[in-house]
Amino acid sequence: MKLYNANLSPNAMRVRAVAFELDIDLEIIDVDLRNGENRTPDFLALNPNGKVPVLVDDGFVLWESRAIDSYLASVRPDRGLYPDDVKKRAIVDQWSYWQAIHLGPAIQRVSFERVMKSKFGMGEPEEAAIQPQLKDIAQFLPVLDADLADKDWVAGDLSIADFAMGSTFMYRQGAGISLDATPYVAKWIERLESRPSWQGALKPLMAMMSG
Ligand SMILES: N[C@@H](CCC(=O)N[C@@H](CS)C(=O)NCC(=O)O)C(=O)O
Repeated sequence: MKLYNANLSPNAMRVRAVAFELDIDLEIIDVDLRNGENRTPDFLALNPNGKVPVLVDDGFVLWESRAIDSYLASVRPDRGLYPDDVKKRAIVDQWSYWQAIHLGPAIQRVSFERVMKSKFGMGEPEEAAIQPQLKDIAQFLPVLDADLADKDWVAGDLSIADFAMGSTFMYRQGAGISLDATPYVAKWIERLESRPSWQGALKPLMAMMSG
């Protein structure tokens, strides 16, 4: 399988980490977003949205990171990252959609303003854009914290929902997003980040950020 990837992308990170977790070998094709490699006719033929990640499995093309993770986990059902039981699966979907629609966009915007802009010389962070997102984060983080109070993983057992959620937190330190008031979230993200799959997927990004 081929993955069109960008190391800085949290959306691509969640796919690389799930592939590592499932021992699925991906041929990584890095797409330079800053040089517009995601806007070439060839790339747009794969994903008309011009976004990474994109998975190509023997001619089958799939975009949207959470859909890719569902596909990968379904290819390896024995690992249980996307359970067969309909109720368990629905809870995995619940948290994955919640991350995609509520918590993820808020943290991503703050990360963009406070981390990406300075990293790539894109100007000063816009406080006016950050403030409403911080309000959303303050509303949603306690919801996740309450969920994690009595379990190790967001849907009970380790699942693709943990990887969907975890990549949202990748830039939390630089973005100044504190987890002090949500200790169960803090413990859960440490648990996830200490997995070899997470560390393996993060390696190319760490090399870029330190360079
Ligand atoms: N909902 C999509 C979002 C993909 C996305 O926004 N990718 C970003 C990188 S994090 C991208 O390719 N941006 C390039 C652009 O929009 O020009 C997913 O989960 O895969």
